[in-house]
Amino acid sequence: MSDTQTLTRDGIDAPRLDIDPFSDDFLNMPYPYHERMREAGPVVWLEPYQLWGVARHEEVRAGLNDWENFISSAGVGLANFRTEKPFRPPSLILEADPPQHTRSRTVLARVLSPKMMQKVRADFEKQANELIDRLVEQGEFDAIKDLAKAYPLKVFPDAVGLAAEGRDNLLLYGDMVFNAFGPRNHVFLDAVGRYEPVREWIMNQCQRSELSPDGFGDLIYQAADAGEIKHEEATLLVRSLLSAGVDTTVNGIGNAMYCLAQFPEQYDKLVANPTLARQTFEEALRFESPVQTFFRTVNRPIEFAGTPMLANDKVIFFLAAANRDGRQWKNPDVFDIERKPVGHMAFGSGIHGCVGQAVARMEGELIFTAMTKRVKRIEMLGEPTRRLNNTLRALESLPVRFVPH
Ligand code: HEM
Ligand code: OVM
Repeated sequence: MSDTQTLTRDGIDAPRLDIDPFSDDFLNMPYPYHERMREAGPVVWLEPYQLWGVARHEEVRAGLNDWENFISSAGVGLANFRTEKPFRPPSLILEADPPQHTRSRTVLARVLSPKMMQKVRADFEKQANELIDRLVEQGEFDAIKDLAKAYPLKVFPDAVGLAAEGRDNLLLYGDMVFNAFGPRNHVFLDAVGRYEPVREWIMNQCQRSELSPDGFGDLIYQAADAGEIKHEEATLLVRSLLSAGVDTTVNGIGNAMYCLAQFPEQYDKLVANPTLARQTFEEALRFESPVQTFFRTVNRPIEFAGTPMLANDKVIFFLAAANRDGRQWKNPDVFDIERKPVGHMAFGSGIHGCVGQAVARMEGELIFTAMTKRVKRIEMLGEPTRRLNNTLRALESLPVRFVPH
């Protein structure tokens, strides 16, 4: 099949592409495929899964902002919850529409508000400085295991109020949840093998009795005490924090480390001006978006970007492709920490736009600020390796050396 055939399954005129966004090749190197999809048109028909693909910035933003036509309650992965069994009870925020979404969102937005960030910031800062000190001492280490995983796995569960034991389960769970948005391919099946004990552990951690007083988790239960949500809903909203709060920032920080290690002149600029730490993290989110895709389900017959769509059609939005769309960005394939990447899609957009983004940005800002104070140069000691995931852009290892000032 060529990229020029244009009749989709209902005789609709749209570019048809034989691209599998969940093949190993795509997951390893998505950017050339993103380019093909963007160039083919504002909406493409992806033959292998019989669904719509949207890869340009303008249409990704527009689609994500149209929550009435592109709903989330039928799942934000490949599966349509109206016809297929969800792999776990659906999230009350991610996989919900108004009015349920609004109730959940109000609670989580308060728990993860700027005011709460002020309360936990000093601890996040202290942990960042201590970790960087240890790594400078160590010299050579794995920037994924010893930094990108170690930092979020300490500060975030502390803030949620989890016990110290078993926190590695959060990574296994995140891996599973983000794989489950994709098809039941070998990447997913590899993760499923490890899943059952992790699921049990996670659901147990979501109980109020397991959460320390006044952490993010307990605050969700306080909203239930106040009658805003039911206590069973609080349990599932704590699960949302544990699902979305760790693997995302791990890969955000890991991918940013990879950018800085690959482009030392950019790290030099950061060292010369440490106030760029937050913007550097933001640019890394644009350039190597940790969450590559989210889906929606069409709610009623519509026309989108000139393409007629039917109720129950699935649409995959390529956040990472929008973030390198030359229609939106100058030199999109250049990692430039002096760029202000406002309007990037790495946190999504609209009513479902990441409710935890203040936490993510704070972690990024603090870890890279701490680094600039102690580390003159980041040297790569070997080729990084990838961990394939149906949704996340993730490294498995990144061997580096810190050269101190
Ligand atoms: C939503 C990405 C960190 C919790 C989202 C969405 C994206 C995203 C793209 C939109 C989903 C959609 O439109 O369907 C990221 C990235 C992160 C990050 C790239 C790190 C760099 C976090 C953290 C938390 C969190 C730290 C928790 C503290 C959530 C939740 C939602 C969400 C609960 C659902 C919001 C809703 O549906 O209204 N995130 N996230 N995320 N994120 Fe994040
Ligand atoms: C949730 C959830 C799970 C995965 C991702 C996410 C990026 C949210 O359970 O609410 O947002």
